[in-house]
Amino acid sequence: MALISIIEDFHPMGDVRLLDRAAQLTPALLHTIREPVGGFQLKERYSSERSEIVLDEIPHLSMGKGENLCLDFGEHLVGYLTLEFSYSGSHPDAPAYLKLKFAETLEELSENAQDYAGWLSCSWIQEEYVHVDLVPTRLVLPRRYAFRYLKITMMDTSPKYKLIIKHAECRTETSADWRKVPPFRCEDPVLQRIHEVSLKTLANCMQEEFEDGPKRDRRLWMGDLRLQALTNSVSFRNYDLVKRCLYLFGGSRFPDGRVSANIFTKPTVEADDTFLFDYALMFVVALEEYLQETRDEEALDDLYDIAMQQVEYAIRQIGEDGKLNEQAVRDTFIDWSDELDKNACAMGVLIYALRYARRLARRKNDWSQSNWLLQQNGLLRRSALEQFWSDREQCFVSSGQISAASQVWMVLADVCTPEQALAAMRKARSLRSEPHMTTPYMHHYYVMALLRVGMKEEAEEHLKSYWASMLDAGADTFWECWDPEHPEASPYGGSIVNSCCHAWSCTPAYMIEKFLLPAEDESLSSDHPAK
Ligand code: RAM
Repeated sequence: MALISIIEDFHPMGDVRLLDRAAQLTPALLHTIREPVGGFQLKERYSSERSEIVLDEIPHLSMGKGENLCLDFGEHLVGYLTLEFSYSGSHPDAPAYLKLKFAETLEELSENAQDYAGWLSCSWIQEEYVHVDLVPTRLVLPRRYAFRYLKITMMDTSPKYKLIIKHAECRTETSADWRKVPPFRCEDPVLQRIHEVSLKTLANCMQEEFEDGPKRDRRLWMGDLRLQALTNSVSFRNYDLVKRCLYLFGGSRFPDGRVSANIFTKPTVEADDTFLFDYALMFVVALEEYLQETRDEEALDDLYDIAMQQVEYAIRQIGEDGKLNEQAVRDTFIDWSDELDKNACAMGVLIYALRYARRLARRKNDWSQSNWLLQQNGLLRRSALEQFWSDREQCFVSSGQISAASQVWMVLADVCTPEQALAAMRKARSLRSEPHMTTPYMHHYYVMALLRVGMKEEAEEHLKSYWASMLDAGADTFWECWDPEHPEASPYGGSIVNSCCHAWSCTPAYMIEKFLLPAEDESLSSDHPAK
């Protein structure tokens, strides 16, 4: 499923006041300097076979045509690279011509970009060809990269000299302030590690906005923001950044008031011409959750009407038969899956969002709206049960298809009895056939649905096995897509453009702290200031 929307003559509506407020909330960026912790050479340019190099030797290694040197910075970084060059041999009589390839993972490092033929631009692949006219010199690359590994390939020098990489460093950038993170200690080493990597993932996506991924798309997406805000609430607690992002979504919208799926912030703030039915509804959810944390009256006053507009638009997409129209279902994301029938999911997200919309209405003392929402909630829940519940299957069936995603969203929407919800999640757990869940975004909601029906052990087991399988596969930040049975899978037609530090995969820290930590263990919870 290629997610490309092009609307000719698209002119988003801009609200200068909201955008000014968003601008005032732009965070300061924090920096550190990081140097490589190891190095190696790939035996062939695109092979994964490698020979290690002792770090101290790197400043003495002279590189001739065709040779490569890979630097390992030891952890996933987001920032700007500086390289210092010198040479051996005669005075350089020709520019040094280099290829620099930045990679988040080892797999990415040894992939050949020429093999990529997917539908996303190959310009996301982080590689550059650079001419260095004068050696010795210091080269500061202007572009920000997301990487752990850097491969430097000597495309050419000249027979008279060889190039030496004397020094390399990365000036990292983030708006996440680690000093704000409450200490977290858990007896289970796997959960502890998952928690750490979740926060690292979030931190590296926290820039002037909550980005979806610092490698790609490097921008604010609504579905991602909602999940980032949850993890932020148990860690960096940068509520101003959440507020800024909500104001950005509110400040630039579709001409008819709908919240866009994502926002460009540079050179000026502009809503993308992509609308996702479920993402627009997540604006309502994220606003209510932000207010739960902050009780920010200003944000409630400024964004309430916009939130209600999203719900009202969504409800208008329900026909007289009580079903969502085809366009709304086509506009629904849920997960990267072409096979998934999204009818039940889309309806589920709408009913789920109504719950949050009602809380907003109550906050605002808007009782007539609250009553109307309650009434809509009742109508839609009944309609969803009629449309999707199957007594025979004891689960939800969406256009003849039984998927985990349909069970999850119907359960999260609270459309059925606790017994039915339990049966639905048991069914979800037993499913082996397509459509599989493909992203941590979907897996997050799966774990939340297990928790909602009281399957806490199963929720923990799933969280551990899914996210730890990424760790086992070499993750030091969590990935955008991951199906352990199909590690190569990419929704874009090539894993080289996959993002391996992706916002929507950062929620285990939130789920662990909020729902999985054994409450009875006093020693653990008492030294936790967040409790
Ligand atoms: C991807 C983005 C983002 C997601 C959308 C639907 O391209 O990386 O994370 O929200 O798709």
